[in-house]
Amino acid sequence: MIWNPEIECADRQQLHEIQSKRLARTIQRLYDNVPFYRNKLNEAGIKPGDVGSVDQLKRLPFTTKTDLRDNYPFGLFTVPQSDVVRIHASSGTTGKPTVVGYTQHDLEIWAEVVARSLTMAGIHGGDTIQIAYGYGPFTGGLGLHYGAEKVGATVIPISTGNTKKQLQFMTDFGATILACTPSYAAHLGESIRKEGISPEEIKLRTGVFGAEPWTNEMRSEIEQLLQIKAYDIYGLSEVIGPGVSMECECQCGNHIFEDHFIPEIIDPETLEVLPDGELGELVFTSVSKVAMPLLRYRTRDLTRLHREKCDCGRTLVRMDKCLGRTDDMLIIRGVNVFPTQIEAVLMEITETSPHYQLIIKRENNLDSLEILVEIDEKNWSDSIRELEGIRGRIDHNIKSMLGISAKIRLVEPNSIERSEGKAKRVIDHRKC
Ligand code: DLL
Repeated sequence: MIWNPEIECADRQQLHEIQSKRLARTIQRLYDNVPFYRNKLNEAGIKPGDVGSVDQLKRLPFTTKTDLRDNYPFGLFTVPQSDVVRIHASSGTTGKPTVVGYTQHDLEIWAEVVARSLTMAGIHGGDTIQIAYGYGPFTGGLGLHYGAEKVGATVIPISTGNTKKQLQFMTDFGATILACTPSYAAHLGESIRKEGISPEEIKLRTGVFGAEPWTNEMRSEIEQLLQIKAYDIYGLSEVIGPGVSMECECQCGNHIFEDHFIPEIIDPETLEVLPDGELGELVFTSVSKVAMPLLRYRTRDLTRLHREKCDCGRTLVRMDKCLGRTDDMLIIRGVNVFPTQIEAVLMEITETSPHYQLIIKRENNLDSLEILVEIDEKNWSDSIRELEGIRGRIDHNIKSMLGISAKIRLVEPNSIERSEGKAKRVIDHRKC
């Protein structure tokens, strides 16, 4: 089923017209109401009315996370605060949080794109969805919540954490859908086994996982652990929250809801727009939000776009699973490494659990990468020979993938700290 077939299957020309009209309106709104954008547009020599088509998107200035911080908290709002009915914020690791605001209209759009997302994964009225994303300033919990209600599902708004209660609700209330980060899904899957809960007690069918990078190899692990089909949901608070894009049943990339969020891929160094199919930084222009639309927002997420029509019938552009964020890229002895590349290698080794950590140090002016790999319960052994065999295989596979060696340390089952939200997989002592 398709939630909004007129838009999701619209022909490209029709989408182009909708985008162009909305873009022009957004530029006018920003010019009239936000001094930051008025200045930026003036500097670029652009007056509202100059940009009548999305083809001219590349003339517009970029927006960065720093711009949001510089205008903290409400400097980018286009409406008086009395029209803002919700505020979310992402904590960020350093400095001020990033604040986003929503009008009633914005919340309706958000519920609509999440409803489209859930429908893409075959979720419908009659399903019971356990939302184990955090409720609060983070957009995961409330974002999924209103979309799930819109499709008519029964919502269990349990939020994150308290794994015992998660399992109790899951079994007693018969949850058919689980929504949380993939790392927490893996933890829940292991906990079900550990508690000896029988598969008949679990009714789960589908997972809606996102908010952090995860590989297809991790998907297989989770699908096996939970005996479900796992779908990728992508989003960021600056653009709206979860529901910017979602995988359909074909699972060949996430469809972006382009009638609201126009994507581009740029080279993060030269800032040039790259053709479809090339890897680069994802940039979004939000064209229907009222409280805080953004022009060409640089997400720092690395991916590719594909525009061929999908077998599901949707014409919406697709983005590949994110490789990671530009700022997650590790440079180790001159080699660029993304944690997801390491994850893909580790998840191919059947004896490991889906938990790992990367520790980077600089000693004697030389970078070192240590990979902590957790062995799963049934393969943890007292035999040094067996463990050494596993370690040797990981060592070999990592070396052939990265081209540099890493120190592989096998650790006991359950010894790597579990995350309930976004996993922290990298500890880079060079930055301390
Ligand atoms: O993580 C919104 C969200 C909630 C998405 C629940 C999906 C599910 P932020 O906290 O603002 O918002 O973080 C946004 O998280 O720029 C990506 O780097 C990363 N991210 C989000 N979804 C995915 C995904 C939410 N499916 C940042 N795959 C984004 C990879 C993701 N990375």
